[in-house]
Amino acid sequence: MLRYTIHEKQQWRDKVSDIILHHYPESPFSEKIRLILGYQDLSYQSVTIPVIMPKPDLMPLTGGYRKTPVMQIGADIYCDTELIARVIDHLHPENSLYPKGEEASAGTLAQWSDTVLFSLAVSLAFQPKAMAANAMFQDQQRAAEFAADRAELVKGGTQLAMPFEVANGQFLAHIRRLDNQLADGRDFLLGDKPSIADFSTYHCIWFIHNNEAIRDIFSPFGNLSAWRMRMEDFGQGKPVELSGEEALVIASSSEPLTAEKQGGLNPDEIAIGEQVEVLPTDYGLNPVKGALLVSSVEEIAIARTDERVGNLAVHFPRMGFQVRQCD
Ligand SMILES: N[C@@H](CCC(=O)N[C@@H](CS)C(=O)NCC(=O)O)C(=O)O
Repeated sequence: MLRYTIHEKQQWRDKVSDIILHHYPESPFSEKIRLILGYQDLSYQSVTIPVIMPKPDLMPLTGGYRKTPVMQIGADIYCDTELIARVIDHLHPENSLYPKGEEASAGTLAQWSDTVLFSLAVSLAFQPKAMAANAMFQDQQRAAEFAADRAELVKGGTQLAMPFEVANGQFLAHIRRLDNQLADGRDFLLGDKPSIADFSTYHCIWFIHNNEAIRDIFSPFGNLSAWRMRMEDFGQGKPVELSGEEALVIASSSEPLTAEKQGGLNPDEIAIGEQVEVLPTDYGLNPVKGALLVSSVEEIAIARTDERVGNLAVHFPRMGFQVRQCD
């Protein structure tokens, strides 16, 4: 069983925020959240998780959701950066990334970037010359394990399958549009302040720029490069290392802080308390089962109990997820 008690960790925890980020350095979606934490100048507890399955210290928390990153606050677990970003914003509204009057344009650009643009970036990042320059693929066995894991991740899904030759031109078309949009001297995509659209765009650009064999695609686009460096300057916040086991101890010593909520609009027509499963609509289609706890236009949460860590609330964004009744 778990070795630490919450009291042993209390003194140390008092110094950092309650946010625990489960992530790994190479993950673009994690970079999106690290940069938001940097922009908000937040401290957080940082758990490095495996790049491929199995993820034995993460599964007890999520109940099967396997994508990266995941955010934990006590016994509340937040899946998918669409929701993670909104929760951080809700906790720190002074510097909101969701500008009033731009809800649809910021939200749509962010969501399109997190899905379509990311999918194009994946095709570019795994073209032969990019893989030859990537340290992770120098070890044959590791490369084969990674390929098998990602084949499993996308099985039955609807994204991340475009050949490089097709994706390259589409990626280029979008980065040229971005460069043109920034040409009027604005600092960020929607104006003088960064919005969620900047962070969702940034992690896709970061992914490609990280690989020196392919980063010359950005050479013609000076406005975009200046913006990328402006974004990079937000930094990564203040991470404090935590082990996966310690994160489980924190979850098992906490109770979820989420109350039952049925939003005014009820798109699923499923009553709170019913047994449901929640899963993404694009890839990584591992269902998470539990009792419906929150059903609102922006969020779905379920209550579940894990034998190692006890009661948990697992939260998902509405966008990109489906919920269905089960036994
Ligand atoms: N829609 C998800 C996408 C997350 C995603 O695809 N993350 C990648 C890493 S950047 C992933 O999960 N890869 C497989 C893994 O880490 O196991 C989000 O916004 O969080």
